[in-house]
Amino acid sequence: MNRIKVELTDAERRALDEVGLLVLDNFAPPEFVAELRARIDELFAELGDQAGSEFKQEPDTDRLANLVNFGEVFERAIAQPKLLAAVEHVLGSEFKLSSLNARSARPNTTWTQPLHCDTGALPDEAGNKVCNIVWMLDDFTLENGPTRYVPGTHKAGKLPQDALADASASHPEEQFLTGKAGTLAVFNAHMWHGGTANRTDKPRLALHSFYCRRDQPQQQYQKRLLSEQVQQRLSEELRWLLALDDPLNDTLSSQFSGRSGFMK
Ligand SMILES: O=C(O)CCC(=O)C(=O)O
Repeated sequence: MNRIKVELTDAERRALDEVGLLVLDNFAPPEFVAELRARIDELFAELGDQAGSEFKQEPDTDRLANLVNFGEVFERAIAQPKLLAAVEHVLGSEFKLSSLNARSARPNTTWTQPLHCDTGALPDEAGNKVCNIVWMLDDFTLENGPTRYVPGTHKAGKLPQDALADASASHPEEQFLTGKAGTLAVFNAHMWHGGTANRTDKPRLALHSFYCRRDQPQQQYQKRLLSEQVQQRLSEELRWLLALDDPLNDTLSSQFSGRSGFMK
């Protein structure tokens, strides 16, 4: 697939290889953050109890799923050339979108996600299978439920629930992802990570653009979830990214989509 290609710097590549995480400060300009937030707020209001029902419910958390179906602003978000370059560095050139979700940690809550690898996947002989991008749509602070992560664990070859006595407990090497709204964190989603408790009186909102290798099932089977109307207007690049014309994806995702790293 032809697309605009952007190079990562050596330092960016090293961050992804060694830590498993690349932080892009102020990547999304304030107008883009505002546009994403406005559409997400509208959807939470419109969808009510149905919000996120295409995927799974999580305690003390508001979620939206299947966002490519809900506005052109999300089509722009998933196809940013710099982000695709970072994803390609982690997964190789044969990747696709796995899902696009919003996640808001509710105020004054104690829920902490267990450390997990997304979709419970481990790398195999062909390399990494999953790569996630957390878009901070609010400032992430130490108090409002920043994502925690354990640097270097994308190379552990083990899932945290198998390696740790309690994957929900704090980990001696964990670090917290903080930054201003508009900052993005691209991470090798085999790195152990998870959301933390929001101890403030305001929600904390993130967008998760999640990608996987093309020989893996999508977390949300896009061809089944996107309306006809949306599918018809998509460019060739977006159709490739969403694997809409890909028989292998049809086989894999029609049977095996829906996996979470920690939710049943
Ligand atoms: O929103 C976050 O802080 C991270 C959430 C996460 O890792 C997940 O939902 O799988």
